[in-house]
Amino acid sequence: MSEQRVAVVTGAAQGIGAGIARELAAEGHKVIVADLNLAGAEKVAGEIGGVARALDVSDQAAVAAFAESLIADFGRVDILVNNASLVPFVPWSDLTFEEWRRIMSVNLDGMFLMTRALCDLMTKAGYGRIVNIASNTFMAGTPNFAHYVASKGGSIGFVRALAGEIGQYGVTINAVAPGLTETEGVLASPHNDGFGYVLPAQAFNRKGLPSDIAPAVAFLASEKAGWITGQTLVVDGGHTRN
Ligand code: NAD
Ligand code: 4PL
Repeated sequence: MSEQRVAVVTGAAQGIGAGIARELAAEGHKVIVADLNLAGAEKVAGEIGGVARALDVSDQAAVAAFAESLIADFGRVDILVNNASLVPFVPWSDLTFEEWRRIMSVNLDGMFLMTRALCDLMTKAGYGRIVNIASNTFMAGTPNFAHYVASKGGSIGFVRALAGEIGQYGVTINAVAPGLTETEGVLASPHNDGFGYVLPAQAFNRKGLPSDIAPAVAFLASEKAGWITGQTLVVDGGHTRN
Protein backbone atom coordinates (compact mmCIF):
# COMPACT_ATOMS: atom_id res chain seq x y z
CA MET A 1 0.00 0.00 0.00
CA SER A 2 1.45 3.34 -1.03
CA GLU A 3 1.41 6.47 1.12
CA GLN A 4 -1.82 8.42 1.64
CA ARG A 5 -1.73 11.58 -0.45
CA VAL A 6 -3.73 14.81 -0.47
CA ALA A 7 -5.42 15.06 -3.88
CA VAL A 8 -7.34 17.99 -5.38
CA VAL A 9 -9.80 17.20 -8.18
CA THR A 10 -11.50 20.19 -9.82
CA GLY A 11 -14.98 19.93 -11.33
CA ALA A 12 -15.50 16.79 -9.26
CA ALA A 13 -19.18 17.25 -8.33
CA GLN A 14 -20.23 15.10 -11.30
CA GLY A 15 -19.09 13.24 -14.39
CA ILE A 16 -15.46 12.33 -15.03
CA GLY A 17 -14.20 14.45 -12.10
CA ALA A 18 -16.48 12.60 -9.67
CA GLY A 19 -15.24 9.30 -11.12
CA ILE A 20 -11.63 10.39 -10.58
CA ALA A 21 -12.40 11.50 -7.01
CA ARG A 22 -13.96 8.09 -6.29
CA GLU A 23 -10.99 6.22 -7.75
CA LEU A 24 -8.39 8.23 -5.81
CA ALA A 25 -10.38 7.78 -2.58
CA ALA A 26 -10.61 4.03 -3.21
CA GLU A 27 -6.80 4.03 -3.42
CA GLY A 28 -6.72 5.53 0.09
CA HIS A 29 -6.03 9.18 -0.71
CA LYS A 30 -7.64 12.19 0.98
CA VAL A 31 -9.60 13.85 -1.83
CA ILE A 32 -10.60 17.51 -2.01
CA VAL A 33 -13.71 17.66 -4.21
CA ALA A 34 -13.61 21.21 -5.62
CA ASP A 35 -16.45 22.51 -7.79
CA LEU A 36 -18.60 25.54 -8.55
CA ASN A 37 -21.49 23.34 -7.42
CA LEU A 38 -20.95 22.99 -3.66
CA ALA A 39 -24.04 20.82 -3.05
CA GLY A 40 -22.86 18.35 -5.69
CA ALA A 41 -19.31 18.40 -4.31
CA GLU A 42 -20.64 17.72 -0.80
CA LYS A 43 -22.60 14.72 -2.05
CA VAL A 44 -19.53 13.17 -3.74
CA ALA A 45 -17.24 14.01 -0.79
CA GLY A 46 -19.72 12.45 1.62
CA GLU A 47 -19.71 9.20 -0.35
CA ILE A 48 -15.92 8.90 -0.37
CA GLY A 49 -14.82 10.39 2.95
CA GLY A 50 -13.43 13.42 1.15
CA VAL A 51 -13.68 17.18 1.66
CA ALA A 52 -15.93 19.45 -0.43
CA ARG A 53 -14.96 22.98 -1.40
CA ALA A 54 -16.80 25.58 -3.48
CA LEU A 55 -14.36 26.84 -6.11
CA ASP A 56 -14.42 28.72 -9.41
CA VAL A 57 -11.10 27.77 -11.01
CA SER A 58 -11.28 30.82 -13.29
CA ASP A 59 -11.31 33.26 -10.34
CA GLN A 60 -7.75 34.21 -9.40
CA ALA A 61 -8.61 35.44 -5.89
CA ALA A 62 -10.78 32.41 -5.17
CA VAL A 63 -8.01 30.03 -6.29
CA ALA A 64 -5.47 31.84 -4.08
CA ALA A 65 -7.82 31.60 -1.06
CA PHE A 66 -8.46 27.93 -1.84
CA ALA A 67 -4.71 27.20 -1.91
CA GLU A 68 -4.19 29.00 1.42
CA SER A 69 -7.01 27.03 3.04
CA LEU A 70 -5.44 23.77 1.87
CA ILE A 71 -2.10 24.73 3.40
CA ALA A 72 -3.88 25.64 6.67
CA ASP A 73 -5.95 22.44 6.78
CA PHE A 74 -3.58 19.82 5.32
CA GLY A 75 -0.15 21.43 5.08
CA ARG A 76 0.43 19.80 1.71
CA VAL A 77 -0.99 18.93 -1.69
CA ASP A 78 0.49 15.95 -3.53
CA ILE A 79 -1.89 15.46 -6.45
CA LEU A 80 -3.70 18.00 -8.65
CA VAL A 81 -6.18 16.88 -11.28
CA ASN A 82 -7.21 19.77 -13.55
CA ASN A 83 -10.57 18.38 -14.68
CA ALA A 84 -12.96 21.37 -14.50
CA SER A 85 -13.93 22.54 -17.98
CA LEU A 86 -16.83 23.90 -19.93
CA VAL A 87 -17.89 21.62 -22.80
CA PRO A 88 -19.74 23.80 -25.31
CA PHE A 89 -21.43 22.95 -28.61
CA VAL A 90 -21.11 25.96 -30.92
CA PRO A 91 -20.61 25.67 -34.70
CA TRP A 92 -17.95 27.95 -36.21
CA SER A 93 -20.66 30.10 -37.87
CA ASP A 94 -21.90 31.11 -34.38
CA LEU A 95 -18.58 31.30 -32.54
CA THR A 96 -18.07 34.80 -31.10
CA PHE A 97 -15.04 36.23 -29.32
CA GLU A 98 -17.12 36.44 -26.15
CA GLU A 99 -17.88 32.72 -26.31
CA TRP A 100 -14.21 31.97 -27.13
CA ARG A 101 -13.11 33.90 -24.03
CA ARG A 102 -15.76 32.19 -21.85
CA ILE A 103 -14.27 28.79 -22.64
CA MET A 104 -10.64 29.88 -22.38
CA SER A 105 -11.26 31.48 -18.98
CA VAL A 106 -12.22 28.15 -17.44
CA ASN A 107 -10.42 25.55 -19.56
CA LEU A 108 -7.06 27.33 -19.87
CA ASP A 109 -7.01 30.17 -17.32
CA GLY A 110 -8.45 27.78 -14.70
CA MET A 111 -5.80 25.15 -15.43
CA PHE A 112 -3.09 27.82 -15.24
CA LEU A 113 -4.35 29.39 -12.01
CA MET A 114 -4.71 26.03 -10.23
CA THR A 115 -1.29 24.84 -11.35
CA ARG A 116 0.29 28.21 -10.49
CA ALA A 117 -1.27 28.08 -7.01
CA LEU A 118 -0.41 24.47 -6.11
CA CYS A 119 2.67 23.46 -8.10
CA ASP A 120 5.11 25.36 -5.86
CA LEU A 121 3.90 23.35 -2.83
CA MET A 122 4.82 20.19 -4.70
CA THR A 123 8.21 21.36 -5.96
CA LYS A 124 9.14 22.54 -2.44
CA ALA A 125 8.08 19.18 -0.99
CA GLY A 126 10.05 17.34 -3.69
CA TYR A 127 7.08 15.26 -4.78
CA GLY A 128 3.96 15.84 -6.84
CA ARG A 129 1.65 14.58 -9.56
CA ILE A 130 -0.34 16.85 -11.87
CA VAL A 131 -2.82 15.42 -14.38
CA ASN A 132 -4.69 17.58 -16.91
CA ILE A 133 -7.90 16.24 -18.39
CA ALA A 134 -7.62 16.99 -22.11
CA SER A 135 -9.79 15.36 -24.82
CA ASN A 136 -9.36 13.11 -27.86
CA THR A 137 -11.04 15.90 -29.86
CA PHE A 138 -7.52 17.35 -30.11
CA MET A 139 -6.48 14.18 -31.97
CA ALA A 140 -9.72 13.88 -33.98
CA GLY A 141 -10.35 17.56 -34.75
CA THR A 142 -14.00 17.10 -33.82
CA PRO A 143 -16.25 19.88 -35.20
CA ASN A 144 -18.73 22.19 -33.46
CA PHE A 145 -16.47 23.46 -30.67
CA ALA A 146 -13.23 24.77 -32.17
CA HIS A 147 -12.60 26.90 -29.07
CA TYR A 148 -12.91 23.85 -26.81
CA VAL A 149 -10.59 21.76 -29.00
CA ALA A 150 -8.06 24.62 -29.03
CA SER A 151 -8.23 24.81 -25.22
CA LYS A 152 -7.60 21.07 -24.93
CA GLY A 153 -4.63 21.34 -27.29
CA GLY A 154 -3.40 24.14 -25.05
CA SER A 155 -3.58 21.92 -22.00
CA ILE A 156 -1.48 19.30 -23.81
CA GLY A 157 1.08 21.95 -24.82
CA PHE A 158 1.25 23.13 -21.21
CA VAL A 159 1.98 19.59 -20.01
CA ARG A 160 4.78 19.18 -22.55
CA ALA A 161 6.40 22.48 -21.62
CA LEU A 162 6.09 22.29 -17.84
CA ALA A 163 7.32 18.70 -17.51
CA GLY A 164 10.88 19.76 -18.25
CA GLU A 165 10.83 22.58 -15.73
CA ILE A 166 9.46 20.69 -12.72
CA GLY A 167 10.87 17.20 -13.19
CA GLN A 168 14.00 18.05 -11.23
CA TYR A 169 11.80 18.58 -8.15
CA GLY A 170 10.12 15.18 -8.33
CA VAL A 171 6.92 16.53 -9.86
CA THR A 172 5.38 14.96 -12.96
CA ILE A 173 2.70 16.46 -15.21
CA ASN A 174 0.75 14.48 -17.76
CA ALA A 175 -2.52 14.67 -19.69
CA VAL A 176 -5.30 12.12 -20.03
CA ALA A 177 -7.38 12.54 -23.19
CA PRO A 178 -10.79 10.87 -22.84
CA GLY A 179 -13.07 10.15 -25.75
CA LEU A 180 -16.81 10.81 -25.68
CA THR A 181 -17.93 9.74 -22.21
CA GLU A 182 -21.42 9.47 -20.77
CA THR A 183 -21.55 12.17 -18.08
CA GLU A 184 -24.26 14.45 -16.74
CA GLY A 185 -22.83 17.22 -18.94
CA VAL A 186 -22.87 15.14 -22.14
CA LEU A 187 -26.34 13.70 -21.43
CA ALA A 188 -27.70 17.26 -21.21
CA SER A 189 -26.07 18.45 -24.48
CA PRO A 190 -26.06 17.74 -28.25
CA HIS A 191 -22.81 15.80 -27.67
CA ASN A 192 -24.99 12.90 -26.51
CA ASP A 193 -25.88 12.34 -30.20
CA GLY A 194 -22.14 11.89 -30.92
CA PHE A 195 -22.28 8.30 -29.66
CA GLY A 196 -23.95 7.48 -32.97
CA TYR A 197 -20.69 7.97 -34.87
CA VAL A 198 -18.25 7.34 -32.00
CA LEU A 199 -19.34 3.80 -31.11
CA PRO A 200 -18.65 2.29 -34.56
CA ALA A 201 -15.22 4.01 -34.58
CA GLN A 202 -14.22 2.61 -31.18
CA ALA A 203 -12.68 -0.83 -30.67
CA PHE A 204 -15.50 -1.60 -28.22
CA ASN A 205 -19.20 -1.26 -28.97
CA ARG A 206 -20.37 0.51 -25.82
CA LYS A 207 -20.41 3.99 -24.33
CA GLY A 208 -17.41 5.14 -22.30
CA LEU A 209 -18.11 5.89 -18.63
CA PRO A 210 -16.26 7.97 -16.01
CA SER A 211 -15.16 4.68 -14.44
CA ASP A 212 -13.34 3.89 -17.72
CA ILE A 213 -11.31 7.12 -17.48
CA ALA A 214 -10.52 7.29 -13.76
CA PRO A 215 -8.03 4.37 -13.49
CA ALA A 216 -5.70 5.96 -16.06
CA VAL A 217 -5.72 9.20 -14.08
CA ALA A 218 -5.10 7.36 -10.81
CA PHE A 219 -2.13 5.55 -12.35
CA LEU A 220 -0.49 8.77 -13.59
CA ALA A 221 -1.19 10.26 -10.13
CA SER A 222 0.54 7.34 -8.37
CA GLU A 223 4.10 7.03 -7.13
CA LYS A 224 4.61 4.18 -9.60
CA ALA A 225 4.24 6.54 -12.59
CA GLY A 226 7.34 8.53 -11.61
CA TRP A 227 9.22 7.87 -14.88
CA ILE A 228 6.35 9.20 -17.02
CA THR A 229 6.04 12.94 -17.61
CA GLY A 230 5.06 15.34 -20.37
CA GLN A 231 2.88 12.64 -21.94
CA THR A 232 -0.71 12.41 -23.14
CA LEU A 233 -2.54 9.13 -22.57
CA VAL A 234 -5.58 8.71 -24.83
CA VAL A 235 -8.36 6.83 -23.03
CA ASP A 236 -11.13 6.52 -25.61
CA GLY A 237 -11.93 2.85 -26.21
CA GLY A 238 -9.68 2.92 -29.27
CA HIS A 239 -11.64 5.66 -31.07
CA THR A 240 -8.47 7.50 -32.14
CA ARG A 241 -5.08 5.82 -32.71
CA ASN A 242 -1.89 7.81 -32.44
P1 NAD B 1 -19.53 17.86 -16.76
O1 NAD B 1 -20.02 19.07 -17.46
O2 NAD B 1 -20.46 16.71 -16.58
O3 NAD B 1 -18.99 18.28 -15.30
C1 NAD B 1 -18.09 19.34 -15.18
C2 NAD B 1 -18.02 19.81 -13.74
O4 NAD B 1 -17.13 20.92 -13.71
C3 NAD B 1 -19.35 20.28 -13.17
O5 NAD B 1 -19.56 19.72 -11.88
C4 NAD B 1 -19.19 21.80 -13.11
O6 NAD B 1 -19.91 22.40 -12.03
C5 NAD B 1 -17.70 21.93 -12.91
N1 NAD B 1 -17.19 23.25 -13.32
C6 NAD B 1 -17.49 23.94 -14.45
N2 NAD B 1 -16.88 25.12 -14.44
C7 NAD B 1 -16.17 25.20 -13.30
C8 NAD B 1 -15.34 26.19 -12.72
N3 NAD B 1 -15.15 27.38 -13.32
N4 NAD B 1 -14.76 25.94 -11.53
C9 NAD B 1 -14.98 24.76 -10.91
N5 NAD B 1 -15.77 23.78 -11.39
C10 NAD B 1 -16.36 24.01 -12.58
O7 NAD B 1 -18.18 17.45 -17.50
P2 NAD B 1 -17.56 16.01 -17.88
O8 NAD B 1 -18.24 15.53 -19.11
O9 NAD B 1 -17.49 15.14 -16.69
O10 NAD B 1 -16.09 16.45 -18.31
C11 NAD B 1 -15.05 16.53 -17.35
C12 NAD B 1 -13.73 16.77 -18.04
O11 NAD B 1 -13.51 15.76 -19.01
C13 NAD B 1 -13.63 18.11 -18.77
O12 NAD B 1 -12.29 18.58 -18.70
C14 NAD B 1 -13.96 17.72 -20.20
O13 NAD B 1 -13.42 18.64 -21.12
C15 NAD B 1 -13.28 16.38 -20.27
N6 NAD B 1 -13.78 15.49 -21.31
C16 NAD B 1 -15.07 15.09 -21.32
C17 NAD B 1 -15.50 14.23 -22.31
C18 NAD B 1 -16.91 13.72 -22.34
O14 NAD B 1 -17.32 13.20 -23.39
N7 NAD B 1 -17.66 13.81 -21.25
C19 NAD B 1 -14.61 13.79 -23.30
C20 NAD B 1 -13.29 14.23 -23.26
C21 NAD B 1 -12.89 15.08 -22.27
C1 4PL C 1 -15.33 12.51 -29.26
O1 4PL C 1 -14.32 16.06 -25.10
O2 4PL C 1 -14.05 13.67 -26.98
C2 4PL C 1 -17.80 14.94 -27.99
C3 4PL C 1 -17.60 16.52 -25.96
N1 4PL C 1 -17.18 13.98 -28.72
O3 4PL C 1 -16.44 16.78 -25.16
C4 4PL C 1 -15.44 15.97 -25.55
C5 4PL C 1 -15.94 13.57 -28.41
C6 4PL C 1 -17.16 15.50 -26.92
C7 4PL C 1 -15.26 14.11 -27.33
C8 4PL C 1 -15.89 15.12 -26.62
